[in-house]
Amino acid sequence: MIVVHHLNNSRSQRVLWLLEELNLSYEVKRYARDKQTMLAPAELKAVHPLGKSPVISDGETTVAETGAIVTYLIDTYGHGALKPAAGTAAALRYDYWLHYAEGSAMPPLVMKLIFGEIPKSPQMPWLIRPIAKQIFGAVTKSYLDPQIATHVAFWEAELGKSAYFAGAELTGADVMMSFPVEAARARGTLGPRVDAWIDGIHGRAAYKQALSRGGGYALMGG
Ligand SMILES: N[C@@H](CCC(=O)N[C@@H](CS)C(=O)NCC(=O)O)C(=O)O
Repeated sequence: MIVVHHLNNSRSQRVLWLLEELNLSYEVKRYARDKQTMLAPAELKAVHPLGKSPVISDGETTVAETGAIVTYLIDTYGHGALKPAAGTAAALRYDYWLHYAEGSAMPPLVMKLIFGEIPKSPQMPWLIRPIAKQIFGAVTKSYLDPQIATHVAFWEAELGKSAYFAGAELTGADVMMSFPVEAARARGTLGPRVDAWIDGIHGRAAYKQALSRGGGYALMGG
């Protein structure tokens, strides 16, 4: 039995979605973020030393890192589904998006979230809070927002080439991209094609079923 170590409002939601698309049976072990720090509970470190979610266990096998989990599940259980044929141009695009989602798209989105939270942190002395707000706000505006806008425009252009990120069909690339797109929409606006793409995903039966298995998800962004 596959067990998903699932943290609320997190990247592991897309693993539940993938499992539903693959029509696999799985168990969800839920972990709750600390309400103040938003970090995962220490018990997740017993599953994987980094204590991050998602992690899955499948018998004796433990897989962490969403991209590796997506590859493992599709290659082990997909029987060719959700993945372009090897050696095609679409397969290269598939690999690209699988790496890009966490390697390039997520860093500025996470930094924006953290920079917004630092000035509000209880550890921040109230006297310097307005100054911290100004500094982090200025970095966000001058550096992070333009970076994010470049990514968002790139997604819009790519979805002008095909209905899904790696071609005409839904693949693991779309599963990976769902989280950065949801995070970007929660922090700003997207282009019309990306909006339509994510709305289409949110309308899928497998996505809805994954939401009910995960027990709520606040990142859907609209
Ligand atoms: N690149 C990793 C990121 C894992 C990650 O940072 N997960 C977040 C949830 S979205 C987490 O566990 N945060 C809680 C913590 O850092 O304690 C992946 O895609 O699996």
